[in-house]
Amino acid sequence: MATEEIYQAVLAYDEDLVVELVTEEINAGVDVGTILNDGMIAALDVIGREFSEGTIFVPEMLMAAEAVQAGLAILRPRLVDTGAKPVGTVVLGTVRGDLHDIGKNLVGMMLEGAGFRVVDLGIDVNPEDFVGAAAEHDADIVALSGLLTTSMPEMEKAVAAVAAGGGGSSKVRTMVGGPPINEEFAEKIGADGYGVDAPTAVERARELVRT
Ligand code: B1M
Repeated sequence: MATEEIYQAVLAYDEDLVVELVTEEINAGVDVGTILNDGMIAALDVIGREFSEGTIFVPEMLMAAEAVQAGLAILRPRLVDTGAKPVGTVVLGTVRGDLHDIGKNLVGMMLEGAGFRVVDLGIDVNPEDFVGAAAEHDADIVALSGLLTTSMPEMEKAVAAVAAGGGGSSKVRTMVGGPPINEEFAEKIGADGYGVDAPTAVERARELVRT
């Protein structure tokens, strides 16, 4: 089964094979969520465990991430295709000090697929840059991603900066997510929403623009 082969190809850091297999699966009509979750993300979870156990190191983790990014680029048109008029604008980024972007990119693609205009500021984003971009793009939501435990205080600073109304955009809401984040932390730092995964992030974003 090719999804299992995609999983193995990520574990083998074989970017070309991932691209080939993802293309094959798409052409065969396999569900995008299956390719993503059972193929690529499941493999990254193994990579994370191997890194924690010390059996692989940063270069291997990076190669696996690059293979997944290449596969995601093929899935992108399927995730973002929408003829709908924008339902809101989201400024998105990974917080200062954090270079992880696969989950953020996925959240961005799914938000676009749900009809949001997404302004992606990338990785390692300063609180003031979130504030500036929210004002510049008249954003409804500032969405913050973070994967490291050390990202949590940075997230708190960014949420506080946006809530302080810097840039004059007092209607801007904040949404947070990433593995170290949970509902309780989101509430504690005063974020307006939390998403455990990309589909939940889309649900929360829809709720935030409705309220
Ligand atoms: Co890093 N890394 N990494 N890493 N890395 C983790 C996160 C880690 C858990 C691995 C481990 O130890 N087991 C660990 C963090 C430990 C901790 O702090 N608790 C870790 C570490 C320690 C590090 C370094 C410090 C390693 C070092 O240098 N010694 C270093 C830090 C660099 C930095 O950021 N300053 C580092 C570097 C890297 C690479 C650059 C090599 C690479 C990232 C490449 C890239 O992103 N372009 C990398 C990778 C690939 C990982 C793992 C293996 C995979 C992350 C990933 O992409 N997952 C990761 C272990 C793991 O997660 N299993 C690990 C798939 C992605 C789809 O999931 O991002 O969780 P995720 O996103 C999900 C949800 O969280 C949610 O939706 C997404 C989709 O459903 N979500 C949101 C995310 N953002 C959201 C925002 C929302 C809502 C939902 O609303 C706004």
